[in-house]
Amino acid sequence: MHRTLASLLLTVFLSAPAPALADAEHVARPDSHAPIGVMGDHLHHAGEWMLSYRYSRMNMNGNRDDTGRIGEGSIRSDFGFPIVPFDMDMEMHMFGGMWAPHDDVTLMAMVPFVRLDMKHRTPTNRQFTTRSKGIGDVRLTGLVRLWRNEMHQLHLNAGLSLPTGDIDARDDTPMGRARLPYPMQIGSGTWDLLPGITYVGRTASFSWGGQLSATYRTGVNNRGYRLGHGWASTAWAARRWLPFLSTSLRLEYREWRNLRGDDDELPLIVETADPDRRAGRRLDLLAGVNLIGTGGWVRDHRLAIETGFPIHQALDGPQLETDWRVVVGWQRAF
Ligand SMILES: [Cu+2]
Repeated sequence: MHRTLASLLLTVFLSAPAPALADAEHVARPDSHAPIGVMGDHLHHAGEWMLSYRYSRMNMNGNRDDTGRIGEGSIRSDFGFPIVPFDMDMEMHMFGGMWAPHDDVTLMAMVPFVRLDMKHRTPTNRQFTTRSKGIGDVRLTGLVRLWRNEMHQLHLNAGLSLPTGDIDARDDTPMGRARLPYPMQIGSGTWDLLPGITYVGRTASFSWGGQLSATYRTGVNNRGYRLGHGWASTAWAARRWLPFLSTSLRLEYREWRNLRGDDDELPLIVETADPDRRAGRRLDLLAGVNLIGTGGWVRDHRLAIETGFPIHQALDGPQLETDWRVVVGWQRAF
């Protein structure tokens, strides 16, 4: 009897997660998640799962070549593109799920619904708008912890983007119903590798972190091109002001290449159809707020917003320039 009880207690003791650490970890802080614009910033405890929803919007207004603005007249006369896009809105609803099979491994899936619209002007000053929407490229990511101590944590992000998004979006234009140019397509059409590495650190009222990530396109899609590879680095710092509220500042630098190959159904009458005018680099400054419910029915619900704008932008233009973006998100772990 005593031996049975002893072995039972021993089994419980050995199989239970280290309670002190687990409890300390589970004092949910608003800033135990990165600013909402960062993906794959945190792991979960074994057996825990999380649902999330993000709404994001980005506005691009006016054109740029290298670092300077460029007018519509110059795009027509100097570059020979009669049709000029002057405004684009990108809207995304992204549903996410996370689940941890192990304390050091979290799996993540993200399903985006994308909506794009682009306004153009013709040489006779007529305006028209093209639209596309649909399910985007689904992403599957494994987060693998490399190292941690009381203050610092480091993990790998191993992501894969599936070619689920449409690359044959069409809409009505003054030239008839036509396939839309590259930035109006919903997906990449290729299997893309998304490797990355993430670091986060924290003290009682501060937290900070950084992430390096890349998008590596494999092969060529069935339209005969692949989008450019890209990489990004971001760093943030957050301050917890109240048990349920933190604010953050973040810098994000990204760089992306031109296309390889081209879609031969796209006539070169507009800059967005030129596979050699897609590359660029950008440094964004973003400010965010994270909230977490600490009691009642909102307990453990997270709500966050992050918004920002480029402070440096250089494009292989002419190309539409980014003006601002915003992400609002909800997260709940179970
Ligand atoms: Cu999560």
